[in-house]
Amino acid sequence: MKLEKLTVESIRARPVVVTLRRPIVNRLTAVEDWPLILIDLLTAEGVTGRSYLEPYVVKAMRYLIPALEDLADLLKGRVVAPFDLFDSARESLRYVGYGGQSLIAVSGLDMAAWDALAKAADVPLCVLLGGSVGPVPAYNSNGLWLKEPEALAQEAAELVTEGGFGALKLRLGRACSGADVAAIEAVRASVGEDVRLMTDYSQALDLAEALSRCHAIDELGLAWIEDPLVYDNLDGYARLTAELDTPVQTGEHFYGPRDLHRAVQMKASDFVMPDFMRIGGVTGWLRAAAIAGASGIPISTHLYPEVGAHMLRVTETAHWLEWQDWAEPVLQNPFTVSNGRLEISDRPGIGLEWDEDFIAAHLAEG
Ligand code: SMN
Ligand code: MG
Repeated sequence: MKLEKLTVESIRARPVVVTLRRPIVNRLTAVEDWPLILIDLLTAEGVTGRSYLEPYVVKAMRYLIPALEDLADLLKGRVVAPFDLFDSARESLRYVGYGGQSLIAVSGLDMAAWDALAKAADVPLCVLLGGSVGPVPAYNSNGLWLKEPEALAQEAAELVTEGGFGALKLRLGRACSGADVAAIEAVRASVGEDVRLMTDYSQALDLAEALSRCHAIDELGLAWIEDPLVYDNLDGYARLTAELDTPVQTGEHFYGPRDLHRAVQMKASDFVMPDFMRIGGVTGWLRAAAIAGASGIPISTHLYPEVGAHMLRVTETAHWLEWQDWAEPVLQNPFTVSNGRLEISDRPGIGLEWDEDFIAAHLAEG
């Protein structure tokens, strides 16, 4: 088999808004309308690479889409060699700054470029990267937002049965510690001791509060305590990690592999969980995963379960896949979960094909 040489032609980036079945309610935000930028990277040879971005805020699509189009203009005619495209795209924005919106746009382009390459090779992305297709252990992160204990108990039972899950994520950060403990106890009573419980404070606490509130839940056998502090307070994270028995988890706000490297050097957490739109797509993940692997730190995904499943198949210290079904409405062939594992199909690339009827009905203003 000869790998076809692809060249960048243009990009089509479309803004879509989906309504979440279980709206996000945490200490930072309340979101029912979930924005998705659907990216088609068109090549002169006719292969289309696909990816999406989910930038949390609907209006953020208005400035990310022009950025994606500018990057495609810059790269028009270039060979689809994702590492080269990644570096050129990122360098073109150096004076704007490597992080923030710049890296989100570069990440979207990068994931589409890898998808195109795997499609040209006619293999799933994980196979192109030297891995194999197989099931990926996942926890269900579709719900358990800041709700009352009775509602949580019922939802937890539903979330377990939605895909035979053995692990769920519960959001914390209620007005007082006792209310969080009551939420944990309600979920435990509903699903039993065998289901693992990840918890996420969504950056709700300052260090003093975090010290007392995390100690108060430290004996409850939680799988991890995620983001108790604002994401860039690495000194605070290091203090908590040193003090707590329960593993501390962070990383959804790492902008590029060097943020992960700095956090690892500072012993800021026991586990890391980069987000694909911030770590730098597939290229950024590969670089970050190498650092986590060399450091012996378990690495989980944040959002983007479709591409995340492929990446965990080629990650040395692969930990948990965060399962959210939020992109499902735009997909022709949603990924399936059974026995708490996400199944990667043997379709070429990442496996994203758009449901054009749904998209036509849900296009937002670009
Ligand atoms: C989260 C993800 C997406 C939107 C809001 C909150 C959360 C998580 O931090 O880790 O799933
Ligand atoms: Mg989180």
